[in-house]
Amino acid sequence: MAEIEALPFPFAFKPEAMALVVIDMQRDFAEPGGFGASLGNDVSRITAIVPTVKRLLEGFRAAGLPVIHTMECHKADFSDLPPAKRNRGNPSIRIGDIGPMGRVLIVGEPGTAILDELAPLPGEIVIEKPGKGAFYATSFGDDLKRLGAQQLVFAGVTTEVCVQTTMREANDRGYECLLAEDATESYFPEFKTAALAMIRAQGAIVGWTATTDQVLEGISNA
Ligand code: TIU
Repeated sequence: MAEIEALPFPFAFKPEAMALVVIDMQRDFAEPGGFGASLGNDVSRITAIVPTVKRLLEGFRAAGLPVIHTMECHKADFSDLPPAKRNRGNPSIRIGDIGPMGRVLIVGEPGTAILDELAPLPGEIVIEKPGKGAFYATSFGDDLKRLGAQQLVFAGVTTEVCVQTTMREANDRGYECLLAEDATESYFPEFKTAALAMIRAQGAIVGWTATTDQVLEGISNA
């Protein structure tokens, strides 16, 4: 069995069971004028991880391992957007409002798109998700079964919201999950630190953490 050096202990894996899940690397979370900024956040923290996420993506692609991208977004008619979500947090522009990059977090709008540098390649699965977790109201679970993926490496944003929610959902469904700690980011550094600690505490209660270099080294040695 191949291994990735990880915390709280090495992550043993079978290459044929592995997939990379890149969560919500969208303009709306990374660029001024988007949803993240509308909530009062400094989005420059998100932009800083783009080269690292790209390296991880390219490593999985080079190894011939599957990559899945997710996008947090809603239908233009709000049929999948609960008012409780739209109204939450008193943002300067709400989901669905027209902002500098089009309608915020609405399918097909410029700001909803995945960042150019990390754009999905033809054939890679893209999950449009209305929730913070990727399993709710999507084909994600069926797609993973079809791929035969049982061990998931996670990257993307934000660590304690959509990434951690999806990891917990996956962990409950029997997947083994590893978070690439330098390929994920939060608007709140202390939340990122706490999320990483929570995930790997109690003997990997939610999963493992490792650096992108450790993940790539494990994959290339397999
Ligand atoms: N606000 C925040 O931290 N995150 C989100 O709203 N969505 C994701 O994490 N993708």
